[in-house]
Amino acid sequence: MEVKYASCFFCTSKGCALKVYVEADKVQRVTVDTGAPVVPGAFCVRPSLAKDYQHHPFRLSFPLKRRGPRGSNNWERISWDQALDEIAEKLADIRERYGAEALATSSGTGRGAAEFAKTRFMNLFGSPNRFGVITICYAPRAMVWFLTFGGHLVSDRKPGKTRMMILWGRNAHEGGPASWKSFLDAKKSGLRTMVVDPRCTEPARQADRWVQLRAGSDVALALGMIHVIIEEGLYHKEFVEKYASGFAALRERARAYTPERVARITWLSADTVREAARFYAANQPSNMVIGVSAEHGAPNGIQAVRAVNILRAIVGSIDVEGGDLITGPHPDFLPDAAVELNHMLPPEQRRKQLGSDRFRFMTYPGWELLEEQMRKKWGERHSAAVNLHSAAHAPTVFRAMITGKPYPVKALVVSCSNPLLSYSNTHLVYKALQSTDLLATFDLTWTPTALISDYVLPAACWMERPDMGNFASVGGYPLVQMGEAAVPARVAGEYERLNDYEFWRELGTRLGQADHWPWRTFEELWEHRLQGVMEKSGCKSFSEFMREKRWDVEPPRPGLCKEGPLATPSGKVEIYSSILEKLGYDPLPEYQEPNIPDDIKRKYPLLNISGVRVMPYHHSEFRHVPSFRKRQPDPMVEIHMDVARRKGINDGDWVYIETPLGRVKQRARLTTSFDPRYIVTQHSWWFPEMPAEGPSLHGLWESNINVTTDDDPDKCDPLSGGWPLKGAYMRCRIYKA
Ligand SMILES: Nc1nc2c(c(=O)[nH]1)N[C@H]1C(S)=C(S)[C@@H](COP(=O)(O)OP(=O)(O)OC[C@H]3O[C@@H](n4cnc5c(=O)[nH]c(N)nc54)[C@H](O)[C@@H]3O)O[C@H]1N2
Ligand SMILES: Nc1nc2c(c(=O)[nH]1)N[C@H]1C(S)=C(S)[C@@H](COP(=O)(O)OP(=O)(O)OC[C@H]3O[C@@H](n4cnc5c(=O)[nH]c(N)nc54)[C@H](O)[C@@H]3O)O[C@H]1N2
Ligand SMILES: [Mo]
Repeated sequence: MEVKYASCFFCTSKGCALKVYVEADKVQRVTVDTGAPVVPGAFCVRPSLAKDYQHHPFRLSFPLKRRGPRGSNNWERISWDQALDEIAEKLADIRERYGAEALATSSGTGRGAAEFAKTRFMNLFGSPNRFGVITICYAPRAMVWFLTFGGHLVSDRKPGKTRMMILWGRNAHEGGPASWKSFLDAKKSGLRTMVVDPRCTEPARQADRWVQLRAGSDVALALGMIHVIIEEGLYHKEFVEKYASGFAALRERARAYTPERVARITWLSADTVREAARFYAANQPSNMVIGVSAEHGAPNGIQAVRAVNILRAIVGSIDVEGGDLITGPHPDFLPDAAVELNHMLPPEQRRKQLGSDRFRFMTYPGWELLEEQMRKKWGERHSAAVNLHSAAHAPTVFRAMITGKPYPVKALVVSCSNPLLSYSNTHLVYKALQSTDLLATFDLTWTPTALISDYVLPAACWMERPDMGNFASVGGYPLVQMGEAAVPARVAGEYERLNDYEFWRELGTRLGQADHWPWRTFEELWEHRLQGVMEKSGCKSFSEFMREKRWDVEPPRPGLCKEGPLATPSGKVEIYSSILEKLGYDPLPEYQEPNIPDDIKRKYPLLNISGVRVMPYHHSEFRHVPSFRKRQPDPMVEIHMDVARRKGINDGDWVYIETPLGRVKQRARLTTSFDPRYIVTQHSWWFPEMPAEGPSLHGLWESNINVTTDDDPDKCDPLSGGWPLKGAYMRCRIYKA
């Protein structure tokens, strides 16, 4: 048996090192490459299930063209050449008639390892309308770090130095194998632990302190803690004086956030706010992991992430040994930003990006300011990747598809994402997708989105391509860790898949972009980007690098603030964000209470924490593989015992969850682990065993919570456009099905 070294892309972490045992082009077994810098945490079960996934008949194998009406599940097998020629021809025609901006793409969490290639294609095509879930996933946190610190933050665990670990809205036990290991290690070595979460999760249960805040109130809690820390003189005076800008303005802003006021907003007691602040300030430096939920609390998402990061800064947790360090890009590697060809998209096309007039933070206006400050510091090898830090606003794009306003969007290419499950307001998304003249989906498996497409195109998965994890690719952590193709992507008569790089290159080549795609294969492209790293390590080719090295790490170090300047406009840690000010937003965090009409409150008395992570699924994926499914066969809604009793709901009953947008059902799991005003639902559920033909589309409408969640731009985060998935807008009611 041959051993190949691949990087796992089964989840958004992307790039855990695995060993794939191969015989006759078939995956036999997958284990962890234990010596590598980035490996899966012990409780991640996905590698052991990889073989079942790879050989499952639900995988797409050949290009298909729709025969009957959309959703009729009637397909004709065609060649790749025919598929790409026809799609290219239609795109050229649409560009001719409506302008390049009439083409949009939908992205997920970048699991094809080639978001840069999609961006390159779109820049050359001339469309600014790449949109994706990045608006609500991780990118807001990264952007806030850039604004505030000029780089990503990573934890520096140091025995004898680090004093505490905090999980802020992060359920590492289900969603983050690496953070969970880090949390358990922290406990074992006697560090203090704190969890900020409305639910008593496994980490909350095990922590020294659980702060059970109201969902969507993180910004108020953080400002309340800042208030106490400043009033009681617990902040790091040298740090805020020498290395930060805007502390005086922060002091002024925080004055209004007394523990008593914050208690009313957060459903905590004033004493809890005070004690959390003192406990946090007394145990520095610390390591903090912030989850996605704070971002999901529109309208308070971005400002919540800002407030929590400012809190970390003023206690002296940042840029010190044992705390959280600021990182820059890898010095020898070409990050995404350097291969996206962003200068090729004309300014007048940038200005057309849908949603960029209203939500300026994560669209071109925000990205341009960010890229200016990054370029000043690092030149071409900077971290402001367009694919991660600027996207069109998905809800605005969907509305343009339906109404033709402000201009028509006629074509959508979906890759690495499953829009009918991931975005909110599924009925509207469905209508939008049905309104296009061309819908092509490039995926690993069948999905409900694929079922209503005109073309369904088979993608190579991580076992079938060379790739690299997130780290240095988007200029985050300066770590390069490569994976190689373990099995071929094309086996005559069995399957013919393209990897994501090849796909965009092939499509681009057919649209007059041939000169801009000099690297014929993914491997050649990686060789180009790795040139500096390979030279340093004396390797002449990708295969030699895979044999001899596989990774290269430039560990981040403390003391960047002192060295200065940071990659922010002022060169300091920006408590007061000059970039937000330029974009016309409040440069300091502030809490906003959403205005919910009384009749809505009466009719929909419960609050839905919509979509918490569960192992082994990744959002909508893996429901079709029995070894994954048996670990979690049904969608579950957690309901407080008191509420269930009142409504006659028993453990295991199917229950409807309803909002003005629709209803779906999930199975009740009764609990007392959160406030009775909530329910907690799972997202992105569908049932591959149900009929493929519409309207079922594999049970799309049965349990998919996003049938009930709203994406109304008026309810979105005013900075990022992130739509609410947690917090005060999430009103619903439930009843036994
Ligand atoms: N209500 C609610 N909704 C949510 C959330 C929530 O908390 N609550 N969370 C949101 C968040 S944070 C996220 S990140 C999104 C996730 O949104 P998505 O990223 O759309 O979710 P996935 O289900 O992971 O879909 C990824 C798709 O890409 C395909 N894929 C995987 N690898 C590859 C590859 O290498 N190449 C290609 N071409 N395709 C590939 C998979 O088969 C799958 O169909 O969901 C969001 N939606
Ligand atoms: N198994 C699995 N792992 C995953 C994924 C997956 O689909 N499955 N998806 C990956 C992706 S793309 C992402 S974005 C990450 C997300 O990873 P996490 O951020 O850990 O995501 P969640 O589990 O949705 O939310 C974490 C916790 O936030 C709490 N919470 C809810 N509302 C609030 C709030 O307003 N404030 C605070 N402070 N807490 C709140 C929830 O109760 C939950 O326990 O997970 C990644 N890992
Ligand atoms: Mo995410």
